[in-house]
Amino acid sequence: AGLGPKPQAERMFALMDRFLSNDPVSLQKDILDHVEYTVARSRFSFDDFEAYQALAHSVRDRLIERWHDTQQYFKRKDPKRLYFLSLEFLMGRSLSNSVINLGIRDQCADALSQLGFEYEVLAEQEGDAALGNGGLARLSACQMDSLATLDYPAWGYGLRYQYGLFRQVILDGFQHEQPDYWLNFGNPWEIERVHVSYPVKFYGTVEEETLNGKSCKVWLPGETVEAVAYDNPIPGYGTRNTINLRLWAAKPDGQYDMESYNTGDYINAVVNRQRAETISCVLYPDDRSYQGKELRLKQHYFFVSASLQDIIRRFKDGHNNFDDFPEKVALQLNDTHPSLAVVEVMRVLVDEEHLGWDQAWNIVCRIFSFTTHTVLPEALEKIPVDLLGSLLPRHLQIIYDINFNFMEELKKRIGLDFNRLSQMSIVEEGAVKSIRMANLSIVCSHTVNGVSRMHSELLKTRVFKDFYELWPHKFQYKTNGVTQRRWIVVSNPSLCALISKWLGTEAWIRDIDLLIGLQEFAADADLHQEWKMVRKVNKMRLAEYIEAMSGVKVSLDAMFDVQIKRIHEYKRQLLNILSIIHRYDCIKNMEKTQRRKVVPRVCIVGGKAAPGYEVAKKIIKLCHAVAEKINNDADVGDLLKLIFVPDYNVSVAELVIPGADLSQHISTAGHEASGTGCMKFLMNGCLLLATADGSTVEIIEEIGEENMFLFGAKVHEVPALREKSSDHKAPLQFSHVVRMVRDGHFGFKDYFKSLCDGVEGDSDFYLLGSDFASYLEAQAAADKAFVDQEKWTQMSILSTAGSGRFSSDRTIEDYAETTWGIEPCKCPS
Ligand code: 9GP
Repeated sequence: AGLGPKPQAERMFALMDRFLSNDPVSLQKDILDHVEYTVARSRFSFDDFEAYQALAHSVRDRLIERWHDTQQYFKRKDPKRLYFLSLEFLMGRSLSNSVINLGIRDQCADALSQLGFEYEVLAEQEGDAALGNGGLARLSACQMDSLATLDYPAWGYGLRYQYGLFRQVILDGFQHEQPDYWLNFGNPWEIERVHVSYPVKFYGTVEEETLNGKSCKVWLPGETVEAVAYDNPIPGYGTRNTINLRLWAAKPDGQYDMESYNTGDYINAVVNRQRAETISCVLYPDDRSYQGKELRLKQHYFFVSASLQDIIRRFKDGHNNFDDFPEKVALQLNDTHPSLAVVEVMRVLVDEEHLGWDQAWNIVCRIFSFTTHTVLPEALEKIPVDLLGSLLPRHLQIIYDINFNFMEELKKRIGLDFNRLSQMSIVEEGAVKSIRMANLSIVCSHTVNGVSRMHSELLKTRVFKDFYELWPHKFQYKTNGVTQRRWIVVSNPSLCALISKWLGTEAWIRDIDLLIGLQEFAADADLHQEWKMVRKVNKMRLAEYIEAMSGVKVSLDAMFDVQIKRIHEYKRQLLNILSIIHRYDCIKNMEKTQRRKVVPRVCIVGGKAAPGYEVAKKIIKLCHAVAEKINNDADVGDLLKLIFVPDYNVSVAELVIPGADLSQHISTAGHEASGTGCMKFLMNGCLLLATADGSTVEIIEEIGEENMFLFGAKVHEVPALREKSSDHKAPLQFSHVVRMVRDGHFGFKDYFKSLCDGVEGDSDFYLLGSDFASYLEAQAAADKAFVDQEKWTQMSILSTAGSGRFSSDRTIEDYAETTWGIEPCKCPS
């Protein structure tokens, strides 16, 4: 199939020697050219930021070459392609990742040093691309890296928000949100494609018309906005393949306001133009609940409609029969946010391509797969019918038709069980009649998966039980993974070098299973020596950052104990803080001689709270209030410090994770769908203190219980514990520390009252009280293990050695084979 080789393509491959060279001198020349012509500064006088810009453009040139080759090659080969639809991508910085994947880091460093610049200093000039909230968004970024590295013919699609995730600023211990205008200083990593744009329509009415003797529906939209493409090349590691992340920005439609201009209403016309741009203006900063907001729904449809127009255009350029569509296209719904795509494909096929309903439905059911990232019912999106009907009237009709057919099929299978029918219906009746986006996605997708084995079991037995009973074959599990390129090679270069030295190869960077080879040396004294040295250097780097950021000097002999992630009640940062209060209280009440036995700790907490999430914001304030007390208590000194790392993002994670001795993943069992932070820490040889929740259950299987610190109720015990009377749940130490907070030991007595109320008595939904005793035991076990540094180092080596299963390469291969049905398509080097 396809077009066959084109003469230009043949010639292009023949001219490979004209590609940019990667030796330091060529790089220097390119950098200076960009200083002069792109940044428009004199090549005799430019600062670090300008040097970063010039370097970024030089790297971008190389990315573009590979991008072109890859896209040409895909076009020639015409393989089945994966389109990964995600409303969020948390890419972080691009320079460091790109130079590693292109294999030109050392050459860049050499080139710069001869020009009087330091690579590391320039890399720090780049801000994070934070177009996402948390786990889901960072996972998308890791998966893009693996798709490129493994040569899969894939594209990502998303939104180019003008404002990414808010910047967290802490004033007097309280979180404040500031806009993240990440595009202020330009973005060299994207390519604006002014000629790639599509009209996206909203509102209006649906009319009935007759075409060729058949009646059909015609949508007469009321508003049109233009979607303009911005391409972000994603290079693979150790391959020429460079795939694309295409993000859409909203621009006013050319015709949009001609009338206003013509009637002289110039001001209104300009204001209207700005209104169009608001669609891609801001990322919603809440990964916890969805409120039926019109702008959010507009964002969903805007990105879905533009992406599908683009995908269908590409398909039609070489194919003229839509029955071939499922052979060429796999569409991945990353959570429910893009799920209007199923409806849009139906609309395009039926209304615009004039396929029959059944033929179109058959195509839809073969192209979509759906991943859900949550177990929290409040995070399952529902869209009020009134809102959907006004914004997308034709789509609402199609949803009703899909639901009607589904309900008819269901009645044949289960009879008139109205309770089940109404639970499975895509349309939820009730005070606010709504569309259940998860139900819509399940009905229309060929596979549905959770993101860890435990999560997928919970989907089958609880969240989507009825659907599992109906279609067991649809349900899969795909345990998440993270990319070792970003999380070891980029963020922990000294560990990377050490691993390569002991394994005798760098091949593990593409083939992570090789890491298991470290097991053989886990007791080797020489490796211990070198491993400890690497860890110490990373701790020094982190300690310097802490001092610069907070003014607190921390001891490198202390255990660096880290909990960094979004602030959520279920993630139980409060449990951590209460145990820190307990530790503080114990130290204060000890004799001086006893204190010598205390293992010094530096507790590091970081994470953002959704702006409207009051409890999470109070947890941040409590952390600061406790830190204020402890860090200023000279009597406690280096035995205990508490640090809150503000504005936690990908770059902060790259600094903190390699420096951590212990990391905490302590959600109430059954609440964390997977967790990916734990995988990053594991790869970096950090020991885990964890509950058996999400992916930690599988980590236990890989590295053994004896190499981590486990505690807490198991998932099957949670319901009974919630029933249990409060008097039997919490130990005395727990009541004591909560009392300290209540009594104003850390100030803000009234402000913290509701936090205390929420974890005492019958309101302790997340079981802080009943898990407290075993949590303290696990903490004590960690202290004990830390005293024996050789043992600790061995556990650390075994953690890294056992982390292979948690690479996103493994996850992506699994999706490719068992969900998407795609094959690698490697562009010749
Ligand atoms: O909370 C989940 C987290 O457990 C998971 O690892 C991640 C990636 O699958 O997704 C998170 N969910 C979200 O970020 C939004 O629901």
